[in-house]
Amino acid sequence: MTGQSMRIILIIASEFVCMPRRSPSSSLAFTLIELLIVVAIIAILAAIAVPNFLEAQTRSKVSRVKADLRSLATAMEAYSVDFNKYPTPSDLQGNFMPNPASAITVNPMETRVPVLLTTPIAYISSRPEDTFARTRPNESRLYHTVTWDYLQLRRNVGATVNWTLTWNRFFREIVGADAPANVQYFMLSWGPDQEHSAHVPHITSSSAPHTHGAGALYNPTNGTVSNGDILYFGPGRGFWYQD
Ligand SMILES: [Ca+2]
Repeated sequence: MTGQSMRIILIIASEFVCMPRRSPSSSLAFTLIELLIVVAIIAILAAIAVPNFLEAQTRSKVSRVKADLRSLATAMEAYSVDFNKYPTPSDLQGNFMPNPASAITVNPMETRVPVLLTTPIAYISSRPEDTFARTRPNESRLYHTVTWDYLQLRRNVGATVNWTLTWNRFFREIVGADAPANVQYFMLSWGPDQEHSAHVPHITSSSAPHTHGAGALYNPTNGTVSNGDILYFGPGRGFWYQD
């Protein structure tokens, strides 16, 4: 620091220290410089606090999604104990599909949390909604739920698509590995980017697989708001690579 700039700083500092006492009549007023300093301090604090606040908000939403999916998984397991199978997922609107085999307009990878978890027996008090889901016409905000049972049911009544392949393909495309033998269902949140990152797999063996690999799974180390969906794999697998 040059001697001259040091001298200027000392002069400014002494101006503040030796600031003349104001008369009683003006003691309640702020000077312009005082106001500017206060405004600048508030602006600096806001610039620091706002991004932190938004990030904390996203982190808390991710925690909520994970808590929701764990609660739903508990309800799925309770149902399977009673009925020895997992409940049939709901359609896009979240309604019961009385005859899922005939409901071929519902893509088996686009089905929602089963209404059978709340009615007629309440395995969970209500079905939570995905806080990251975007509101779209004729689509509920319930978490995506896909069960192996449902895919098999469709297959057994003559669906032409080889869903066994697709189940494995899904896992290879989403998590970069074959479906573990014990995984019977998964539930999915859109994740903080509010976009579908896990693509619906191609449904025929001749189509080239997608190449998402593990990139379709949300990972906060890529940024609190980043691509990827939050997937719970059941029974027991949890969030797999996301825990
Ligand atoms: Ca996503």
